[in-house]
Amino acid sequence: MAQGDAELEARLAEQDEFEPTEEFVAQANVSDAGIYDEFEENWPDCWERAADLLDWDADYDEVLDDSNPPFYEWFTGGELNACYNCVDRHVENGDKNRVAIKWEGEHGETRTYTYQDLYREVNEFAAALRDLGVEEDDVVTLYMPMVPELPIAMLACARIGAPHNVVFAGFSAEALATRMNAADSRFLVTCDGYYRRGDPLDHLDKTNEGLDSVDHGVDATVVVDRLGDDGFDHDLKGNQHDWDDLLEAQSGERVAPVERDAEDMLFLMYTSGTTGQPKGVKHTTGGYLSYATWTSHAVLDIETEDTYWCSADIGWITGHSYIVYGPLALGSTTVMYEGTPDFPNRDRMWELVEKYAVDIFYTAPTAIRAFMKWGSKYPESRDLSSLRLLGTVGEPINPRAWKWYYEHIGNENCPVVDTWWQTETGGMMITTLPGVKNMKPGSAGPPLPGIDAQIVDTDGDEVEPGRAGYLTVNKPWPGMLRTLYDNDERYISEYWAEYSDTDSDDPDDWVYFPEDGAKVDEDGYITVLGRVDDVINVSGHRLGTMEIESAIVGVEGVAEAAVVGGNHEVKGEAVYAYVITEDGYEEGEDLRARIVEGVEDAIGPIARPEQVVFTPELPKTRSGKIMRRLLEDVANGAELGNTSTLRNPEIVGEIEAKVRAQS
Ligand code: 6R9
Repeated sequence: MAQGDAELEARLAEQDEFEPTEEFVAQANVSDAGIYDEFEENWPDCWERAADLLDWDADYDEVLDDSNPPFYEWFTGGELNACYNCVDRHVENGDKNRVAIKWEGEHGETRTYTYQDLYREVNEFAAALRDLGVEEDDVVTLYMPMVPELPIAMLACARIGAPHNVVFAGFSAEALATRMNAADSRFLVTCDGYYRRGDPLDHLDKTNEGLDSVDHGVDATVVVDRLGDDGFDHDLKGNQHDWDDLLEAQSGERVAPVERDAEDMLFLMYTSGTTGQPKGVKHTTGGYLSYATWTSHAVLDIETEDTYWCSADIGWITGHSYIVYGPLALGSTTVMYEGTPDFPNRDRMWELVEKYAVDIFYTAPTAIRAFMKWGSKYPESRDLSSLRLLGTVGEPINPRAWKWYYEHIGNENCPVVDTWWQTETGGMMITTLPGVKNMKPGSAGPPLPGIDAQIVDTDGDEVEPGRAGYLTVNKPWPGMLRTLYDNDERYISEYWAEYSDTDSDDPDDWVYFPEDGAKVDEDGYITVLGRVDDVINVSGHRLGTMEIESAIVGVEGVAEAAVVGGNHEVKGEAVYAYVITEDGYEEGEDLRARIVEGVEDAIGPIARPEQVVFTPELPKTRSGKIMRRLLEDVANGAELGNTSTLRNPEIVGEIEAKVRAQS
């Protein structure tokens, strides 16, 4: 490292508060500090400001209907179409030749869709879906990697009022079937395959295996031909259709966007929870779209002229809100990249920032930690001067990684927004408004205007600044989930029961609990500490430990398993599996390999255990509960917590010795 760099690093290491540059503030979409008070005084009508970013077919009667908490309704009586807002209106406003999607394949192929191109393909695919029998309110599952057909299919669904249910392409066949079964989904759009680190992957084979486990009939499957000549040898079955053939048959077709009630479902998204069964989070047309658009405008500072890149996968909520809906509703150019950050080279991301002159870049701490590990020579070899704003999401970011990002990617010119939110919240909740607030590395920031968040103790009383407690949200917001699909009871028990008076119909008695721990400082800046339930966060992906445990217990030879998250330098957390073998089975490499395979089959490679530790017993309390916290301490090489309440305290030392020997 050069002398100048060392000085800079030392200065940054000491600094714990950063101001946005005057230049940034002068051009920011939101730069008036009065917005916080304005939203508070005007609540809930303040949210009209979000709704005003959209075009409505029918005006809403009421901003918020809170007569039946926690089943809140937003912009009631209003009608709109999400596809119209993301596509048609830009074409009508004279922006038909503006680029909507810039897609880059792993191998460097590119595709560019103007808003007119998007309009054409979305219409044709909407017509094709109709022809296949998709009706309003039918759930269409999209099991697709990062190809442009994914957002096109999402928008086509939105156009005809058919909620989409996107399943991350890296999930297994079994995970696909679980989600299609749970959502009663009879239609599927998928892909023949895609590239990963240079090799084609057979996605259709996995799809077909999943379809075999769908309990109800599947009416139609559409298959995108991504691999062309590299494709695998598959014959499409009777109810499977080729995407290109369908579009060709619908060439020139137009489908009028369906007027959807503001509260009509726009999509379902399954996410991990405490139990083994994933939760079908329901988002609506008016509230969700207003919120995704508003936060894209106020936090990401997206303007129509911008080239904006969020490096998430559309298979997660971040991609829904901040690759597809927010940026397209605002009429900007959204970049989609198919591949991984280190293929073919470790400067791939910066090559793309340079190539497309990206203005705004949004990624995850796990990626930043990897970039940091690879070294600053990669970003330094590229021209990143187009960047104006940086963002992160998905897990806590440590100050060192934040500062590296700020210095080496942002050149100390770009505000960094550390955005806390969840699948369930639909959009960002806690972060700085970059044109208004200073940034404090390691802290997401204050709640956004109109968001009422508090840190409380187990009794629900506010804790003092500096003390760790539980994050709660005390008022509803437009982007919130409305329920869990087909399971109002679980919606209440998962998110509200902890801190609400569930017998009350007074909205003031209802408190949303996101299941994160947090603390707040004197200025109201919130540091989110991580999940307090049995969910772990691996590379920004939410995984339920129960889901992984049940996959492991399903492996022949396994009697019992406990899964925890152990600290990991790049992934944030990694999966540690503690396994008891069944009598007559031997622990060892063969069983370990079958356990890893079992997890990959049940969930996908993202859930693959980093360590499998065989043990004769698990540490249990006298009432028989596995003490996961101790297993976490063991995984982290931390000092062990209290073992006195254990039935079998001696086992912990034994497990500890094994983990040390393995790592
Ligand atoms: C958008 C998304 C949600 C969980 C959430 C929390 C963690 C997300 C964070 C963060 C600290 C941040 N999380 N952003 N923790 N700082 N800026 O990630 O949704 O996949 O549902 O995960 O991720 O634990 O509860 P989702």
